[in-house]
Amino acid sequence: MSHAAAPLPDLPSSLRAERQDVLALLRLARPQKRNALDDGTVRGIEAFFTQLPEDVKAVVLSGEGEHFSAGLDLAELTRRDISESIEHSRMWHRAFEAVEFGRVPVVSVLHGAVVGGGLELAAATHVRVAERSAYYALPEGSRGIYVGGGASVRLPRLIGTSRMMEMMLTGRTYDADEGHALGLSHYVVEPGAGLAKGIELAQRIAANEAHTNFALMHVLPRIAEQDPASGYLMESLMAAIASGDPQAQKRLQDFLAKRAPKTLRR
Ligand code: 1HE
Repeated sequence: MSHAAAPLPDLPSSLRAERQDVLALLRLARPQKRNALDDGTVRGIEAFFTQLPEDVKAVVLSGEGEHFSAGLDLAELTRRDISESIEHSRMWHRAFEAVEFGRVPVVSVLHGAVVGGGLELAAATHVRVAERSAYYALPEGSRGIYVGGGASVRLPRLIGTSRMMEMMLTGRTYDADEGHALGLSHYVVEPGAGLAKGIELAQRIAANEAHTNFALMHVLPRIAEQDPASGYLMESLMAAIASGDPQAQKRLQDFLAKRAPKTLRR
């Protein structure tokens, strides 16, 4: 298929990527360091998401080895002064912003440690599938540091300020089922089943109209931050744009002509 041929951006050796039809699969590939995120990896993530070929419709992000990610590369942290640390955190923000507000939805597949910066990366993705081995923590508190990859903004929206505060104060971990109940993941699957589930979901997402995915990634989060009156107005505008699209009209006609699947419980 010709659209499977568009090349993916060049990446550091700590990241591996491949095409699978309209999907791109990105893997953290530094298992000897538990996929700790060093500067090269974080820059590589930004490059990957800002230079995705046009024909990629969704991304699946996973980690090699026993853990999704042990977070920030602590060895690099010891070498920075205050201004360099600010710049470093801003670099993480740019990279994870490229994930969350990039061109296509991202499904992450989580297993083992999803901690510190690893959890911050996962929180920037749109759909999270956790294998039963996954566990979540913010060990920054016990390391004498603070989060710097966007957790202060993204995690309170997922689990609440109080829970994030308590996670950091006490260094507690949440297991896969607890994390699921809190909203850290959308699915829990058996060990080894995460990638297949992630790919299945990404294929479904890739089959949506582009304007639907755009609205969900870029419009919905902004509406959620707005005052209700502006939000309702923005919703009406987006709804009109979406339903006026010829592809949407065709999908509606297909349903009315009984050519489209029903919305059944599954
Ligand atoms: C690392 C890192 C790392 C492992 N930076 N090198 N994150 C943490 O506080 C979590 C730190 N990591 C761990 O608690 C454990 O490594 C794990 C529970 C994830 C895995 O344990 P295990 O027994 O499988 O591996 P290990 O023996 O601890 O580590 C294997 C190697 O990876 C070892 O290096 P080696 O050269 O001695 O073989 C470890 O040093 C290395 N390694 N994790 C650097 N994180 C933007 S702000 C975000 C702030 C944060 O993310 S803070 C949270 C940091």
